[in-house]
Amino acid sequence: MQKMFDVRAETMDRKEIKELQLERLKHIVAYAYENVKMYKERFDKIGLKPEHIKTLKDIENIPYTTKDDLRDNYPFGLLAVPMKKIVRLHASSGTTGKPVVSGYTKKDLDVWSDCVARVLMMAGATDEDIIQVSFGYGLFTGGFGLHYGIEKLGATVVPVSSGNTERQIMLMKDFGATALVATPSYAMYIAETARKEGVLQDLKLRLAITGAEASTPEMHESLRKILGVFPTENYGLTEVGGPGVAGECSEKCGMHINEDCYYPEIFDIENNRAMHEGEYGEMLLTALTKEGMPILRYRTKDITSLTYEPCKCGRTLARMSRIVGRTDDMLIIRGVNVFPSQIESVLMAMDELGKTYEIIVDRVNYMDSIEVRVEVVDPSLLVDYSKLEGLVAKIKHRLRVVLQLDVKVRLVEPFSIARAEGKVKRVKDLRKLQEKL
Ligand code: DLL
Repeated sequence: MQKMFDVRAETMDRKEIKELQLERLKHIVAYAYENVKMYKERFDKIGLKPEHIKTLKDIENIPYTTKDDLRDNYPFGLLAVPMKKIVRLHASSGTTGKPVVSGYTKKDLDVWSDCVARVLMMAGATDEDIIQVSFGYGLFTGGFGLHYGIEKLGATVVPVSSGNTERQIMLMKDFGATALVATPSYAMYIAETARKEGVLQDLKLRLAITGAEASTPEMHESLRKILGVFPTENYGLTEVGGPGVAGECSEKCGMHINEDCYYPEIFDIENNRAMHEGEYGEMLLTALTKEGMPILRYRTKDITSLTYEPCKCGRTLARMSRIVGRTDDMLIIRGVNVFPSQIESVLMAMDELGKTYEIIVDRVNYMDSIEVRVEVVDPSLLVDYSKLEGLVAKIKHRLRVVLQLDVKVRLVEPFSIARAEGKVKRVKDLRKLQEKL
């Protein structure tokens, strides 16, 4: 059995987990109904009373909560306690409109840091690690969320925040960091820069704990090859509190959900149908313990599936699969559904290609087009016409097999595509710009 931060919570049998979830669900539903106007109005409108929740399945009678609900109640309309009891605020800006806000009581912060400490231990961290946090510190939940989880674990936290990559590497080397916390794309940027500077061998890293954005197993494998570390993924979102919802263990077979605090459902929203174990759909999350801002059946837009099979690591917590995409990330190109992660899987598996790419979608003469720009490892290839053509043809072929679609491919110089220091934005959908004009 692997080391765990909270053996009891992480190894309950299914019956015990369900009993605890039901008890907490009943409580949080009544609490939200009594303390948050929006929930009371929603429940009253359909004649639902908290006491109607008698089984876990009854959760399906509760209306979803959406990002628009959070925006409509901006900034503090969904808080269930007076401001005096809120000791921290976080927010996520998203791409449009008002930010989404989350408020925490002291108890919420305590539960949150416990959940993050669990996720860190799942990733293989111990109280002996020196962990560099390269997530931004600020309203984003990543920096502070991981920070307090690391302290809870008893490891040493280096709160370097994001940006200034050369300095990050110097500190990592000088402080002997054994674990790096970052988005996968920023971890890759740090890794490539360390390689360019020739200092990889001076680093003592043994873990890369990544999260906050989508990444593929191929991206993890590339990270492992360059950094020589074991990458694991963790998941969370501002609306339900931040990181600490779920994390991978060293078995790397899905992310363990801290189910005593977060109740997951996978739903086919269009047909209002709960999906079976193993089926993919949108994940809804109910925060079972949050008192600052309770949230019921939040529509994450993240597409994943669940399994309840106990893991080899000894944990019994449900596991969510890697997020294949977001419902609002899915591109529809000439009627074909495309997830950026499908493209990433193809590119990352090719040794000739660098690890940075972008996807440009456009509409010319009413016809959608998609172009992938990707860096090559060896720039001399760009002036060798026959090699270049051969590689482009190979990439196009692989993309067509996966996407059933013709994709334009443009190979570019190493380090010519801008790097992100936080969450990367790989897709430029020019069609959206045209619609706005
Ligand atoms: O990204 C919280 C977080 C911070 C998670 C640090 C993990 C580590 P938001 O900024 O609100 O919160 O963004 C949440 O990011 O709905 C997913 O679409 C995406 N996301 C987060 N973690 C993962 C992951 C934080 N491991 C949104 N894989 C979520 C894929 C992820 N997508």
